[in-house]
Amino acid sequence: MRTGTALIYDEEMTKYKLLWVDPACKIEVPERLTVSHEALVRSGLADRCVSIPVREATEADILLVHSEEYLEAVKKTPHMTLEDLKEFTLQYGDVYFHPNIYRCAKLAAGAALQLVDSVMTGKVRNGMALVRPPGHHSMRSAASGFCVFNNVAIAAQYAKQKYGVKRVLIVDWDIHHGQGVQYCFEDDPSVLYFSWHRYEHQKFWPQLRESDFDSVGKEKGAGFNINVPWNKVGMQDSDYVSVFCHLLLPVAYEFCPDLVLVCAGFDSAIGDPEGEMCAAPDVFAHLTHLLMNLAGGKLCAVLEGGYNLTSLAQSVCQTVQTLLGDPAPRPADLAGPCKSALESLHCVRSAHRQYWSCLKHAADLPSPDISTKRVKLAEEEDEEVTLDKGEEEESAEEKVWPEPLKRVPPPTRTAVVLPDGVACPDGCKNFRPSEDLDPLIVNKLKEDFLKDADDSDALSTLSSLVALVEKMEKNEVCSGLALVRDVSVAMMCVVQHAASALRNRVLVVCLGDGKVPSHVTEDGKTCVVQFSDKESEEQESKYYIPVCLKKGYGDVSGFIQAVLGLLLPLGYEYDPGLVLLVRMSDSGPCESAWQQLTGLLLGLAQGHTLVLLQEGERTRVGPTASSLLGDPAPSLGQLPAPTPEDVESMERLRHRLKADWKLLQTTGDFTTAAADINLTHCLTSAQLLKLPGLY
Ligand code: X5A
Ligand code: ZN
Repeated sequence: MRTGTALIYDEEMTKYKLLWVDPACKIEVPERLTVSHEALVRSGLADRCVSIPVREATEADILLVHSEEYLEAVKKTPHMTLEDLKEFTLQYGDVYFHPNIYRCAKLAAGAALQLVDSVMTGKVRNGMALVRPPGHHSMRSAASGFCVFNNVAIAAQYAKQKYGVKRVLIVDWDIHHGQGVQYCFEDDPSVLYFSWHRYEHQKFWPQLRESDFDSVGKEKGAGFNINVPWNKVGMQDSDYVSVFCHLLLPVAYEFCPDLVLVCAGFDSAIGDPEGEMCAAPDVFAHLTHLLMNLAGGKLCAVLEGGYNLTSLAQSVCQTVQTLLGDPAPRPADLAGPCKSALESLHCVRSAHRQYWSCLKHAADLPSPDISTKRVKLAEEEDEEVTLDKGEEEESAEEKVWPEPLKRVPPPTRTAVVLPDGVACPDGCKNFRPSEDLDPLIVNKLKEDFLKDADDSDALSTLSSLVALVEKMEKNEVCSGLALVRDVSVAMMCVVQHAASALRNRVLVVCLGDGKVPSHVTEDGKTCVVQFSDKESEEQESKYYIPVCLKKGYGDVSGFIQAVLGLLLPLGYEYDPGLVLLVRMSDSGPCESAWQQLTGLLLGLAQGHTLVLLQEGERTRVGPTASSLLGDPAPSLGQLPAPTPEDVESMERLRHRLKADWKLLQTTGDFTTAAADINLTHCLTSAQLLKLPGLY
């Protein structure tokens, strides 16, 4: 089993800087690297990583992406005078050269390659490279935006060439568009490039028409370039999580990469002078976590931008701590995406629906050529209204935000409650309640849940479960797993105890069509999501959500789509303190889909997940424990289209719930009258009949 997290850093990469006055470049300073590294050392995270030395990328490596002419030109820069360097710099946009930058650029690209080598050979599971100069703007024959060589693009080509990797996913969460990466792989279907970026209808650097949502890739690569333009500043955690759940993850799972590379720029975090976004540094724990079950966990993060030194260092720590496997913090209050983000999401999903079966059902745009222009007009109308109200644009005043809470993993990662004769899986702790339960609770358990008051085995199991849940609430245990005689009774017991005695909300995820505790959901302290192949007979409510998959779990595509597009956003918005994952006997998906579900749910409730399995399902104990311990789930393979019935019932559910759960929204309302008329025309009459109240 591959384990461990690589950290690649070398002080040499701090040894170049801007030597003249250039307001556009003054934020790219050596301290970016030193503060990030020092924060990792101070927090003890660096010590927990496997330190891997950098190397210089060879000329052959660099030529995987760049032209010989360009390489030859950059090669001359160490010998140039200051005047020559300034002159050389002028031919490119927003970048500077220094006598030592060529050396550093070789180390930065080489660091990315060392990281790919460490991950691909199994020396580590994942890792991060802290590098300068960044890479994602640099093009085949041009430097740009502080970037000299395209570190991540080189790494992707290298992985394909050296390791025969068939599909690479590049996630670019930097706040600028990595146009260099886009150009490099535009016609290449083996590299899926995803980028979100501040765009403001092409007003923001690099101000390219081709950064908009309708640049989807070319020729064979059509569909493999995904641009999410942010047309407003101030995007928050909700906007980022929403785009992951409703766009990136469904497509990524369908694509099924063998390797994930992250253009890990942190100028998308709060406080950054370039991005001007409002996402907390903690959000990177979630973005990282959500990618860690792809490609069997093979994830390489390479630093790009990030110019607020405080926010940068915090964000780097969140990312590395998550790569190390510590549970993610509770997500901030995710109240759903803002209007502008929703419009962007809608546009991208619509532009890609012809390429990805997971997006086939995405709503069309009001008019096919909507576009940026149309949206922009609507937006300007909005702005006039706000200006009339006399609201001033926010001043460039420094943002302040709370320091992320220290993430302290509980002393016990996974505790198990197993019947005699079932071995405790490696790495788990056999759970024995340390003290006797309050006799009042014991009596209540007997009364409510035991038919035979003398059934001491059953009583001891239920008591253990209650004690375990209390330990999880106290953060002494992270996750739990129990093999019980009757999952329904155990579920009721935990839910009732949690609702009456614990402070926390409980998200119950139930696989199978057994009876669920829907009556306890009314006050919102419990939220139940039930996957089943039968239509539910329970009263539907905000807190009882039946997901009906007609083909049962035979259709992995439908199941995983429901997990990504319904369960996760709902879970993130609900923000439980405990996830109770219940698998009824003889139901549930194949092992890899089950492990994906378990792994993804660990992003909620600080990893506090308790899994209940029916006693007969002993063979599931090992794989389930492994997921709870943080091992990456196996890939699901390239996914076929989900069945139309499943898609339709999921969409109906989404439309019922989206008023209550804002994170389930996927469509913008383009409010102008003209747009409304066009919008209805874009739906077939069949779609309108099946989706009552959709628009
Ligand atoms: C890597 C990166 C930003 C360039 C901004 C130029 N570059 N205005 O974040
Ligand atoms: Zn950037």
